[in-house]
Amino acid sequence: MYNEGEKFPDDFLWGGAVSAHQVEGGYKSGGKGLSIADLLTAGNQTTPRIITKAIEKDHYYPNHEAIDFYNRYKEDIKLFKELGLKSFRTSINWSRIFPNGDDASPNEEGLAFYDDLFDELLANGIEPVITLSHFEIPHNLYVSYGGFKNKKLIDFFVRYAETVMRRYKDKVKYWMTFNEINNQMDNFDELHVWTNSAILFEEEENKEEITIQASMNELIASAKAIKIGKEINPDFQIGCMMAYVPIYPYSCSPHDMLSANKMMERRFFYNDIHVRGEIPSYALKMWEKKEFNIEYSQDELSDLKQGTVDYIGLSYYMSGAVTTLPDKRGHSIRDYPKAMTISNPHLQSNDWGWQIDPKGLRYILSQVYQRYNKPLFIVENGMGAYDKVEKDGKIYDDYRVDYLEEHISEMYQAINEDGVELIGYTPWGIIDIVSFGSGEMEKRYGLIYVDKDNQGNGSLERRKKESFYWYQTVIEQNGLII
Ligand code: P53
Repeated sequence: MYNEGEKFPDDFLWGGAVSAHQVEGGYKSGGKGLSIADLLTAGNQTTPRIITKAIEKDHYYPNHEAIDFYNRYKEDIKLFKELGLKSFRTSINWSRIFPNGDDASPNEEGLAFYDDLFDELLANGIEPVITLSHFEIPHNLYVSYGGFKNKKLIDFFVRYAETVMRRYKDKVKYWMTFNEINNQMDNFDELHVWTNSAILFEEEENKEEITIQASMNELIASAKAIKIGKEINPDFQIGCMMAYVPIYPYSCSPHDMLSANKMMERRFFYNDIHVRGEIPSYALKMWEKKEFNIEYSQDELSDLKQGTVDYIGLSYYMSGAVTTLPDKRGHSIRDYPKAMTISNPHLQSNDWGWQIDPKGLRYILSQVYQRYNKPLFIVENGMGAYDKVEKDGKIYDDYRVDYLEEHISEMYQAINEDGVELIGYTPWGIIDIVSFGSGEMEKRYGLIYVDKDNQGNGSLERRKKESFYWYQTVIEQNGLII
């Protein structure tokens, strides 16, 4: 820990983060179309969420109402102000603006909603930080075009991005294009490819090849949007958004080291293109060896070069490990012969098996900063946990305070020991929201409690947790002083 006088940068963006589909609800309100998140059922720790082709009566879809932020944002922003937030990250729900994705003109009611939301934030001294695509692709773009594997989606995204960047050019300065764009590359599992790219694989498709094509289309769409955004307002700060789960070699075997490197390439691939505007050589080599036919034109390559990011937004929750040692058991992966992901015996997991690793945050901040030399913005970090409301009505979430405190402390080290340029920190799920992975309400991240359970029962009443008061002090002091 550190001493009085050693603080964070004066303009550090202490904040909180959510996404539209995880808080808003109002899934049919104000002319909104269906988004891919509206087709996701509720799951839990052991039951995965299901993607249904249409909305079915006997399923519960937790995002349809979520925490009703659509109707309650004014009251919630009052709490954010009391908490002292200087920034608030959310997304624009694409399906409010272009209900079918391919509409000839945008939906005015959807645009007006975000005008009001941003005005309310600004009036309370809170800087909006806005993601353009956070798992809210209009469902029709899946039904009619097959999602981002189709190049037509590039134009639909760019039109949407241009529409909102023009509309909010004097209200929003910080933008990000695609949330956790790299998550789909880990396992090509249905949930991640669906939420990132609106694709359900056909039998005969090579999952890896299709995911790479969709990813390339998104990277091109991102670059084009950045280029247009900078023309609309040169003061815009437009970033990418990466999920960073650093992978450690389990042992000091050179094979473990190389396999960890190979797994990190999956993550860096996206960031390399976002920052350098070029396809990295390891990717070109891999496509060649696997005989993947990834389509992109010369014009698109020049778009990539011209639409690089101003900063790197990232989420950080956990680290992972990989080994080639024959006596270890784990899940085998495809990047390096006989490499297997394995749990790290030095770390504890939360109830969902996420391996908590505050030091890993310092490690990855420094790795990413040294690789790219761009400002970093931690736009997600937090502790999913079951909370208990005590008889006195209070929620004593000291485990969450411990988690956040340890991560903030590592951020501090990254800035002051390693020379990392960090512009802000927006803990995830600042108010309880619908979990993305499991669709649960009871996997809670918030510093503000919302009275609602996994089945959708509850008054939706908001309540400050103990962590609320703790974070209020952190922001007031511009850091941890103990
Ligand atoms: P939930 C994996 C690894 C790191 C972050 O997740 C991830 C994922 C997705 O499985 O997702 C982000 O709600 C995502 C948020 C999400 C948050 O992490 O499953 O950007 O939408 O809510 C936490 O606990």
